[in-house]
Amino acid sequence: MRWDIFCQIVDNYGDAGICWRLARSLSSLHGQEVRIFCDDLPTLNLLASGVDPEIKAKIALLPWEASFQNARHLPQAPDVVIEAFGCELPERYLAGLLMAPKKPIMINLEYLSAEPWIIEFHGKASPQSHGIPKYFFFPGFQDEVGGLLLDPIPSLGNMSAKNIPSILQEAWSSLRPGAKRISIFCYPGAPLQKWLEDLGKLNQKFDIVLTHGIAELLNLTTGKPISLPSNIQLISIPFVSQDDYDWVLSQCDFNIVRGEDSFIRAQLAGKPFIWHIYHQEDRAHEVKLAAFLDLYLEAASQELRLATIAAMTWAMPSQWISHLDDWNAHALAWRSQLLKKQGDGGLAARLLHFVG
Ligand code: TRH
Repeated sequence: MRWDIFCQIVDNYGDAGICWRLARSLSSLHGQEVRIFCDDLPTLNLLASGVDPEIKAKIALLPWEASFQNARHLPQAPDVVIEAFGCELPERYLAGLLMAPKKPIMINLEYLSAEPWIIEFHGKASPQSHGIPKYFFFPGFQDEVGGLLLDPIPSLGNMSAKNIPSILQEAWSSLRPGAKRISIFCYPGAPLQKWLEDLGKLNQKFDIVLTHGIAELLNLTTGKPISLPSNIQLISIPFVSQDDYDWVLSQCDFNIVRGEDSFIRAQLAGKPFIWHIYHQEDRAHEVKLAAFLDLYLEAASQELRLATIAAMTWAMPSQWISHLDDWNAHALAWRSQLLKKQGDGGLAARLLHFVG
């Protein structure tokens, strides 16, 4: 089938990150023909740049405007149109769809949530005045919803410690043997300085990998950088491709992640993590985080549950770090459980089944 994915980048990288991961899954795992129309092509290209060129060559990454002429004529007419995160289709593309010889199915790909209410809304029709059938599709953890994007599944091959991406060679050469490695990719507003100072009081070495933009949050690029004890080493890395960032997550002992794509990748890496969830005005993020923790900690001991909730709500590391070994075992078990529950192929496979 031919799939058109529409991606409008509201802010950050998550919209492009999800659309790219979905496109590569549909193309490389399921042999589908995929085009992404995006209003910020450079960002999308940057994320996609690390992938095997053979995979990338099969997916068309196109500017938003390229869709205007495209829907009307065979063979370009799509079978499935995805509006990622409810973005509105360009009018000229929609007009083309209405004139096309076959009508596609439209999917409103929603935000990921662990909240139980999505079970009821997943797959529901969203009737449109233009008459093209459209449905809501909710990614999530439960069996009854749209699943998770798994591709590429971290395996020993592509995530081996020896496969250091060239862009990370220099940073990786400064890592210290025996130091615990923590990567940080969070939003402004996290109490990072206090958090690192608290880590500095512990009798342990920590190498902290700061992803693109985090050094600025810590004022490291101004004349007044924070000073930390020598057991803490800060290492800044540039913005890397999505594949390379997946690798970073797999090579750290602990990750601070955000949004929804890095959040899932941290879980698939099988490592403990803090989810710095995207803040919403109405505090809906607190409900979302609690719903996830309910699922994530269902099988955890009371001690681990309290430690993890403390960490996820930014309690200082000295308050929970003694539970790291237990958390590590839990993270591995959770990863296995996720892969088992998504054994049907996860989001891409469920989407194919839904439209097929
Ligand atoms: O960038 P984000 O904060 O995206 C967010 C979320 O999607 C949020 O739900 C949404 O409402 C908002 O955008 C608009 O975090 P996320 O989802 O983790 O996406 C980051 C993507 O960037 C992910 O695919 C990983 C990728 N990435 C790289 O490719 N290279 C890098 O160096 C880093 C740090 C990230």
